[in-house]
Amino acid sequence: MPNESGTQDHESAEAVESTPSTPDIDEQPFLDATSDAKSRYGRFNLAVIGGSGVGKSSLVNAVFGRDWAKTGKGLPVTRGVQYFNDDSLGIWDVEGFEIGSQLRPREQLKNHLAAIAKHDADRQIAVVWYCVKATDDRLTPADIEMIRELDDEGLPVILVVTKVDWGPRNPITGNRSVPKGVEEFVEWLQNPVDENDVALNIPYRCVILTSTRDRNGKESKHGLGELVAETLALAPEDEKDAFRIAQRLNLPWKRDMARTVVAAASATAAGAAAVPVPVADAAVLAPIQLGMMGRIATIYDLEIKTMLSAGALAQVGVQLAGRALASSLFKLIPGAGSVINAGVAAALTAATGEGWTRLCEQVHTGKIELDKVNDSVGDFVPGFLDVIRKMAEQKVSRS
Ligand SMILES: Nc1nc2c(ncn2[C@@H]2O[C@H](COP(=O)(O)OP(=O)(O)OP(=O)(O)O)[C@@H](O)[C@H]2O)c(=O)[nH]1
Ligand SMILES: [Mg+2]
Repeated sequence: MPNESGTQDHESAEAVESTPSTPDIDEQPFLDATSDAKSRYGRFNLAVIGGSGVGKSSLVNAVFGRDWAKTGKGLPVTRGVQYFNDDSLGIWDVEGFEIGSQLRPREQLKNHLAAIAKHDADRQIAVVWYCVKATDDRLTPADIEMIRELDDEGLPVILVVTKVDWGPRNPITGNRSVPKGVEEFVEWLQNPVDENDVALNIPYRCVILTSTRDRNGKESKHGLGELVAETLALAPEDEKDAFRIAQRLNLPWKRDMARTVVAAASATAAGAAAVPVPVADAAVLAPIQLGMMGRIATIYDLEIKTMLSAGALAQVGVQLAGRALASSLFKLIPGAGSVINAGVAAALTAATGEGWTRLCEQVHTGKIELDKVNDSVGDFVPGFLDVIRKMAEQKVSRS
């Protein structure tokens, strides 16, 4: 193959021919980064407490997109308490109190909490959603006792009013009204008093009105954004990221986390190329980028192994390393140079990270199905060549 100077370039010709079949990219950094990210971000544990049928499972499903309750395969802890979990989320599903039991509700709950406390540290409750139906008109003495017990145990309680039947939107304010009865209940909750009008101190941190469906059973979600915002605010610092990962309603939180990962990886890549790397050795950047991609996948609660086939992974690797293009690079792009310097390494890593974040988001939101990811990678993760070309163009236009 003649190059620009008209001489033969055996080495490059060889590289071009051999690369597609020998992508010597190790997927291990990818897998390591995923498990590292999982253990770093940890798990967020939520207790959802409320009577049978108040809508606990529907709420969990709407916020976290996990349909565990329907499959019913939780770990039965004690009667009325089940634990469901995956990597980022643990749910303690606590079914109010057992009517007709010898024990007072507060004692029952104390026993439940004692049983939970015996579990490992990564299962301990961070926040409680105490759920009551919108059609109730007061909290019962049992509810009040239980909320006090939770507070005594140092657990932050969000009082969640479920199944709120929202009225039509007000054309001026844009707000939806709640039925009169619910309004009175909420007023009482803001300022609870007993039957003698004496103020009651009930230690929930806030009241949130929610619904997951309308009265006809059609999906209709309300109040959930507020619920996740309050839950995040009450989560301990070291479980906030796990909660951001576990929830499925707030995408900007995930995007911000991904951006942090991309920035860190770009800086690492720049460091790796501080002494410029020959293009043919661009594989040194691959572990950095694969690691970054593994972490981002974790943020979107995705499993890299289920996202990409081995073949597609290898292809991404080739793309990242730029091996396939290395030899032809300088011929195609005047001024690109034969080395990757810190700027190119950082730009390449940032572009890869941004593309991969967008792809993960599409999969996370169901816009791209898992079995189509292999075909879509190329559209999202920019080719090595594209990035170099863009940089070369910028260089040319600046000079
Ligand atoms: N109208 C209305 N119905 C709801 C809402 N949320 C849940 N439901 C319905 O209420 C019923 C109970 O909901 P679940 O989410 O299973 O309640 P749960 O508290 O988990 O019930 P148990 O696990 O049996 O204690 C289901 O038929 C839901 O479809 C809502 O916001 N509005
Ligand atoms: Mg349930």
